[in-house]
Amino acid sequence: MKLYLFPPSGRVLGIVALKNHLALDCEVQPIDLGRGDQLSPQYLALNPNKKMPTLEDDGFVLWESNAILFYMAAKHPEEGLWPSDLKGQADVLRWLAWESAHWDAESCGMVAYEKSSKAVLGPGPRDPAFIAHGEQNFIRFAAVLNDTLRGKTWLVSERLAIADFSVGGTLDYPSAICGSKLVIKATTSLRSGSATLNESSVVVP
Ligand SMILES: N[C@@H](CCC(=O)N[C@@H](CS)C(=O)NCC(=O)O)C(=O)O
Repeated sequence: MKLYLFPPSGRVLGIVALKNHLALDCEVQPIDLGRGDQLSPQYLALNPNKKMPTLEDDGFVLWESNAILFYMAAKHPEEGLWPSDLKGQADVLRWLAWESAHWDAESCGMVAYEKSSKAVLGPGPRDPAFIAHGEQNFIRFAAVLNDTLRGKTWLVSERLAIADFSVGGTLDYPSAICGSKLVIKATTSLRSGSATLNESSVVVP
């Protein structure tokens, strides 16, 4: 198995944490977005979106970080990170979709793109209106995360699942990107190889 990653990205944190948690034998190929590695013909043949992450496994190529989390977890059903029951699966899928559609695209990732990715990728100056919109969305969606995690350790039921790696991986975004203006506090231990989401709280100015 091989992963193509740009390590500074929050998306990468969840994937690397899962790789470590499952002790996967996996080669990591850095994709330097600032240098334009994502635009090389070899990489475009794998991921025509010109984005990372990408996974390659025995000729099978997969992009989209949440699909990659699913693939790695489902290859190791004994770890139980992808539930076996219908309702558990639907609940995990709910959080993967939420992370992708709202947490990433509409709030954290949107602000991160304006405040930091643009400087790396170079498509022009920050758009303050976009940042303001992303911060408004952040308040809305972080409240959902808060309410879900109140008194709980994991997002789904009472056990670790790939939903925790997906959402937990991007929890560093708000404090890093939004600075003192919007701060989310959550107990995460992703770097040590396992995810813990606990007592999340959002501080809004
Ligand atoms: N929905 C995709 C988003 C991937 C994405 O936006 N990756 C960014 C870095 S965090 C990227 O590669 N950007 C390069 C570019 O847009 O040129 C996923 O979850 O994998």
